[in-house]
Parts: sequence; structure tokens; C-alpha cells
Amino acid sequence: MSEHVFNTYETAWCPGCGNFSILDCLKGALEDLKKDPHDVLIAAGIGQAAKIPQYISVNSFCGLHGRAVPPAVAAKMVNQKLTVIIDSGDGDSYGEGGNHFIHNIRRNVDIAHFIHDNQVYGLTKGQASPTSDEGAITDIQVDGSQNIPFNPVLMAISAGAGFVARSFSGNPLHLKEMMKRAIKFKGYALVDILQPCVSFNKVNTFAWYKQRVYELDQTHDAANRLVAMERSMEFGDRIPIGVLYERQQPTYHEKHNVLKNEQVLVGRRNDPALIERYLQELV
Ligand SMILES: Cc1ncc(C[n+]2csc(CCOP(=O)(O)OP(=O)(O)O)c2C)c(N)n1
Repeated sequence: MSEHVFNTYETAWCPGCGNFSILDCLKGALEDLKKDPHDVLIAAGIGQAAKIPQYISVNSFCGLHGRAVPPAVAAKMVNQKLTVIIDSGDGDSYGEGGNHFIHNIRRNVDIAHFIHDNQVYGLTKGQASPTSDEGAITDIQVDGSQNIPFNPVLMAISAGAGFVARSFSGNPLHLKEMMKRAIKFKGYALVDILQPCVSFNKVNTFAWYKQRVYELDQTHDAANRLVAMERSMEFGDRIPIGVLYERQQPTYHEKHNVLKNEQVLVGRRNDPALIERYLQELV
């Protein structure tokens, strides 16, 4: 495959933004996995992170705020051969899209979900997001955020996700590896990506993460759900990155009566008499 397949475009991001590395890693992961652009769909909502599909030459769906999951699920539903990726921000995915986030995990649709977690609503000038630290001061939360921070990796494991990882935009080798594993995983796979926001998050900076982040090693038992949950709660002086939890389980398609037998629904010939009968049953 040509190295020019996943094109580069001029972006709207601030110099130093973690999004650049995340975009590079995503392109690298797709190249390494030898994905052809027409076999890939990236769905996003709204935000700085959610602009990613505009900077990469694959199929894309730019949805409303928090609404990246439904079109991604629909696309996977009709074409299982498609590599479906959701790539969006923490505000978009865990805030406005929180309902979709949780219940898509329960369906276990085969989708890789990459979330740029900069702990703020960056596009709209840095308001607190679900993952903001308690006490985080912003232009709106002038006395500090009083909400308990949302823990996406712990939530995903407890909701039943089969693959849950965390990575850091400042460690591109690690991030690309996590993306590749999530894409290859059969079933829902989350990668929460710690990402500095150079304009609106002056606390959780690149240096702040660099001091705290450490890579999980072989001593971590990623098949043990309780161990994974305990490790997921470590977020302070030390922050683990890597695959927190991994367990293969039947996907939505494997359990579905029709989908388990049909790889592609697009273009199939429908029987008008059958459709007429279904309609009659409805009236
Ligand atoms: C329903 C709805 N609520 C709020 C907004 C305003 N809005 C657009 S982008 C955005 C912030 C997105 O934040 P995040 O997903 O964290 O991405 P970032 O910009 O930080 O990359 C907000 C609040 C909107 N467009 N629609």
C-alpha cells in the first residue's frame, strides 16, 4: 500500500496538541495492519478530537455531539467486513454520548473506540468535562469542578467490555500498539488516550503525565476482572497505561440470528412479498 494513502491535511489544532500524535498513530496503525481506506470507517461526534476523520482519507461519519456510536453500529451492522473505529473526545464520548458509550459496550459490537481524553471541552474553550479532576479550575468552573470525575476504564470493565486499555499521546509507540490491538480485537475495544490540552488544561500537561505514566508489564493479570478494576482506579502519582483488561466473548454479530449468517446486508435482494407480509403484520 502506498504511504500516501492516508493523506495529511492542514489541521485546526493548536501547536503542541496531543491530537497530532494520536492522528499519526492512527494512520500508522492502519498502515501497519494493511487496511485499505475503503475498508475503514471512522465515526466521530463534535469537538477538536472529533475533527480527526477530516484529516485522514478513509470513509467517515461526522455526527452530532455525542452521537458517534449509532452510525458506527449501523455501519458495522450492514457490513461486517468494514473496520469500524470511533474516534472522539472525552466530552463528546463520556458526556453527551455517555448513554451510547455504556450501552454499546453491553451489545459488544465489534468496534474500536479511541477517546482523546484531555479532561476538558477543548473546542468550546475549556469547560470541565466528565473526566476533569475534582477541583479543576476553568473559566466556567471558577471555584473548581465539584463533580466526581468519571472513570471511563473502570466503567467500561464493569459494563462488560472485553478489551479496555489506556495509553498516552506522549508515548506514540505504545499508543500505536494499543490501537492495533484494539482494532484486531473481536468485539468492543476501548482505548482511553491521555492527552494534554496545551490551551485549556494547564495542570495535566505533557510533563505532568510524563512523570506519572508507567507501562503495565507481564505481572499484570489482564484476564482477571477484579485485578483490572483495581488497577483502573490507580490515577494520581502513578497512572498505569496498557491493556488493563482483555477477555474474548461472543460479539453482537455472533449472537444475532440473521447477522451470524450474513456478512454483508448491503445490496442483498429483498423479497417484496416478505416485506409486504411484515407490513401487514404491523397494521
Ligand atoms: C448537544 C451539544 N452540546 C454541546 C455542544 C457544544 N460543544 C461542541 S464541541 C464541545 C466540546 C467537545 O469536547 P471534547 O469532546 O472533550 O473534545 P475536544 O474539543 O476537547 O477535543 C461542546 C461542548 C454541542 N455542539 N452540542
